[in-house]
Amino acid sequence: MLHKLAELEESAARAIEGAKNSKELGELRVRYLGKKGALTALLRRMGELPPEQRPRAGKRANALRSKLERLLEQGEERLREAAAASRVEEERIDVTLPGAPFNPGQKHPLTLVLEEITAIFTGLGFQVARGPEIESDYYNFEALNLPPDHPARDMHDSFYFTDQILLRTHTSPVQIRTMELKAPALPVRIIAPGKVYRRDDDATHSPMFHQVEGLAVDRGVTFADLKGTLLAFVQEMFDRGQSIRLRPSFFPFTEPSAEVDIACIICRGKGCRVCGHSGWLEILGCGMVHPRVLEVSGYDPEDVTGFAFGMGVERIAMLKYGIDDLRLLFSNDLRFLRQFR
Ligand code: 2NL
Repeated sequence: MLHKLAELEESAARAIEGAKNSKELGELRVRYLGKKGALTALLRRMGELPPEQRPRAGKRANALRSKLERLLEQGEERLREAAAASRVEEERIDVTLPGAPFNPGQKHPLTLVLEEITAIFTGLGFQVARGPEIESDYYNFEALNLPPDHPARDMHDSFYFTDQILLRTHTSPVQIRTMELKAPALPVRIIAPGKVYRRDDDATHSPMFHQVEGLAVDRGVTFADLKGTLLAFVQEMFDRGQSIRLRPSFFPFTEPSAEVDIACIICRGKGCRVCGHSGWLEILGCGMVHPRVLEVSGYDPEDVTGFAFGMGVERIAMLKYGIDDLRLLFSNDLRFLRQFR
């Protein structure tokens, strides 16, 4: 009997050792420990032994049962570990492989230029002010000294919701609102970037475009401060050695007023097709804030002065990047847009 038990132990241990999966282990459990299994069969034949040998054989058989239970459990554990190890191997990441290329996109050229203009003026001490794109007649026209018969106030030149509410035609209303809130505190140094709307649509005009206006109000602000500020802006935006030229002009909200030109960046002043053979390119309008505009905004024109300017972002972008058709900026053609970083 003891000999048979030893044989059983050896063959069972070898079989369990060689099991390749959980199902095989289950079958071995039935074969050795089940009701009709090998160990059970041996136990049944215990009665055939002489009585004095039975206790020893019984002990041995019970020990073998425990041992096989333990081996089966260890077999399950061995299979679980092997499965986990092969999963780790399968999912191993090779960090030396080249990354999959992806396109993060890039900023629109107008965004690039708008951000650059903003950075230059904040560097000069201006703060960014914002306001609504839907405005009242008062903030868009009346407070800016635009007379009732001014062409911009015509239904055909601006987008009206009612006869008193319209899409802003410039960002000046933002500056009126800022002065109103701040007066009589000094100084005011702000730029107002944003979208503006006019009823134009052709090769050089879009019904929506972008403007940056600037405003500085304080005691003793002069035309020389205006010219110095604009020269500093132009030299940072275009070229260190860039020169500017001011020509007399007219705006209802400034007096005196001027148009600012830069020496043509294509021909450097020699005269070419882009500058109409004049050697100069117009880039913005400016002037000293009209006393009536200061007054309606809460400042005393006898006490303070101010300068203001306004520029079209599309025009600056076209000059800076040499873009010859405004519509390229709005047609969302990636072959065009991808060129700007
Ligand atoms: C242009 C000319 C200009 C202003 C805008 C302004 C604003 C206030 C008071 C006075 Cl609150 N002036 N803005 C002044 C002169 C010119 O814009 O050609 N823009 C595209």
